[in-house]
Amino acid sequence: PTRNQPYENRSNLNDTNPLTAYLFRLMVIKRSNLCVSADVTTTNQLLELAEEVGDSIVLLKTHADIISDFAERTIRGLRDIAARKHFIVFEDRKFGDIGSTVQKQYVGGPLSIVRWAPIVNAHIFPGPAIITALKEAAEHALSGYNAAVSTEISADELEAHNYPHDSPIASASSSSSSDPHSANTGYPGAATSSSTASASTAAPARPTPNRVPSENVGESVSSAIERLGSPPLGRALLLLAQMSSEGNLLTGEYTQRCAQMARGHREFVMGFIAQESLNREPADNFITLTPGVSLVGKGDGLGQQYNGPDKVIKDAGSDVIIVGRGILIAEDRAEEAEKYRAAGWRAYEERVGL
Ligand code: S5P
Repeated sequence: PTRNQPYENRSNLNDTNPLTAYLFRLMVIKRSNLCVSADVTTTNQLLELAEEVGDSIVLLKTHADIISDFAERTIRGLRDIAARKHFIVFEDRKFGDIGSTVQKQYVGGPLSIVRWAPIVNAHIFPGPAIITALKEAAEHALSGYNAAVSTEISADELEAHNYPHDSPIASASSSSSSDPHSANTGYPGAATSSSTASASTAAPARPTPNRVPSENVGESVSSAIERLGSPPLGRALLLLAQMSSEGNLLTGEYTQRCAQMARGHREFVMGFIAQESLNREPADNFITLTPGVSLVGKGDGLGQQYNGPDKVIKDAGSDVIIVGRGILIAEDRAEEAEKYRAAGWRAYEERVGL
């Protein structure tokens, strides 16, 4: 039903998760349906990659548990680059356990994922309690912030009141009003280059050229993003409904059960990791993210199977392409990301007839 509607329309449909609505709008402004999979193993590599591809993406997908030196610096660096280059962080944690355990994995441990990742994902093989448990944990973690935001306490005060050590959640939510650089997105017309602002992120200083999707005309991207504002404070979940790997068991009935579970939790479940759109019912407006995307490869010898952006976006009706090695191993990753962004966006425009 929503398959052939422009993202802009879908952002305004009733019952759309606020983060999904924001993401759809961001996609339209950046003309991007690209998520880069940041499968790198150190904080420096992660922040460097985020700097390089940030202008071309709407989502950065992380595997925090493969970052050997994951720490506050990682969280802060990601938060700063995401706020400056306007993308949302998605931790690919693939929760898959009983409710009580996933709550602890989401909130605690050395990664404290709920603090810094607006989006996470989960398998549904443990049953639907995994959804309610994660939702409850997110609400609990954010409850102090919601109260604070309604009275417009500054980011600093918020940090002092809630997370004495550091507060990525609070700062990410209010950074665009407090950060003088935030309007300068690194797009043409922005006075501050990304290299200036990156000094505070402790990222390796590799300034990236200001890039902008070449088709952008009219209102500048930066002012459109400024009007869009910061992402909403909430947290959202993606369910793994299908996988890209050869011989995986997420098929048929399992996939349909996953869609049913999502329909029961539209306020928290924003969509799916899947190989095709699963929106079937009139009220379905789930966002679909598809991994296993490459412009050249067919597989990796370890079970991964690749399709091109056209097949995924145009034929299968997915909304976002997730690209890892296709971009990571490129000589010029910024340039390669732009290539994927353009291909993904063209496939989307063709699908909806723009
Ligand atoms: O079905 C899936 C689901 C995911 S989230 N297949 C996947 O490949 N992924 C993830 O996408 C995987 O964990 C990896 O981080 C990324 C694909 O990386 P690439 O290098 O093969 O593009």
